[in-house]
Amino acid sequence: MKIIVQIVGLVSVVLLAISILFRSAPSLVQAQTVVTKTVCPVGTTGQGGCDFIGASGIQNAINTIPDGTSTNPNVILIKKGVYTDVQLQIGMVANTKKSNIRITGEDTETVLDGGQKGDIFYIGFASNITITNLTIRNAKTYGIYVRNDVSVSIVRNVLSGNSGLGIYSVGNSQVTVINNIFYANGGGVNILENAQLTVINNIAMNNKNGAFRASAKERFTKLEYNIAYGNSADWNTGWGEWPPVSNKIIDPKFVNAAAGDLYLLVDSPALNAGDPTILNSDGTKSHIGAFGLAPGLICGCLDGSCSTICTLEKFSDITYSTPLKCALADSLFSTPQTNKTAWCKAPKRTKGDANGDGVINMLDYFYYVAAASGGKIPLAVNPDFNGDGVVNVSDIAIILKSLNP
Ligand SMILES: [Ca+2]
Ligand SMILES: [Ca+2]
Repeated sequence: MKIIVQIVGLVSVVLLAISILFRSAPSLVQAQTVVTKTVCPVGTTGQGGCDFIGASGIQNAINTIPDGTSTNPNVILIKKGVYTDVQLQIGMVANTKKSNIRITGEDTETVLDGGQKGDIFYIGFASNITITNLTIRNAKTYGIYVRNDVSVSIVRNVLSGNSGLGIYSVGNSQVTVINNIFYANGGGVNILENAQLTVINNIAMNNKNGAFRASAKERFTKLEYNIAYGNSADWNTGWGEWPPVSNKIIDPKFVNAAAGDLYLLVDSPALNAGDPTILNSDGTKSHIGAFGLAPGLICGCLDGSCSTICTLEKFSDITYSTPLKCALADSLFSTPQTNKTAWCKAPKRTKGDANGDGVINMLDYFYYVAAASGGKIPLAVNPDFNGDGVVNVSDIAIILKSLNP
């Protein structure tokens, strides 16, 4: 009898647990529902499954989208294409404040062009707004103008050709600026009054009036891992040790910035050089700027070094030059060297394959001896196995290791 009571008790506890689970399930699902409004460019056939069309459609999406939650913001997805004469307003007055909204383009191929008429984004009152994956260009004043009581994250955008600044803020806002590129604006970022600014992993190049600036040092919550280059005045001066040492003035080595190609060349100092707590989508340490290595690059010799995408086999207990060089003195050859890219494409070169035929044998050793003793070697041959740019005793250990495993 006692056992039956216990079983009945246990069953009722289980039933209670199940009923609680089922009762709570609908509210859990509700909390995760994200409202998405899609905007497509002018010229989209019919409505094309989009909620709104064109620049005015982006404003309609902003006006009508409900607030999301802090963990699940609602989304305005602006499909790729060029939107002209864009002047957007978010939360003009306090009682139209917008919260928890993510405004995203498609891989910066969504272009919001201001036509030199005003600000592209004017944000008056808003909290937890994210602006991402957009190209924001040709504002008469500011690409993004942040006013009074705003928290906004501006992540992975290209801001270019804006006559005022890329980003300008007054009032007491929180502005987070991560992985953007500011190119050829009146200036990059400037913050006045009491706004607080976090600026990480951005590149500012060829801006007329400053890269990353504020009215006081205290305005910066964080200024780390940014690159400035070719701007008239990069940072504030007179603040003592400023900027923090992770910020650099150096050519970021875009493929062709003037033509709008802001991918990075293989020897870019921005590759995997960003904040180590931020990761790229492939899990590697973050790049600085909005893009990684230019797609379609092939293994080759650039500026005297093999590109990082060349695959060279290495011994784990040998110290190789980093980067691996693909340049040797012309005096080693009877005519100037022309085969540097081929040297980078010989995977076993770093194990002693001097002539790049895929095998390591006495002929490779002979080429090493010839070069090391001042003789001439054929153009296809490179006995610099450790990649430091010279042929000497440090290379012999590598080929002997292959010949006498
Ligand atoms: Ca060989
Ligand atoms: Ca060497």
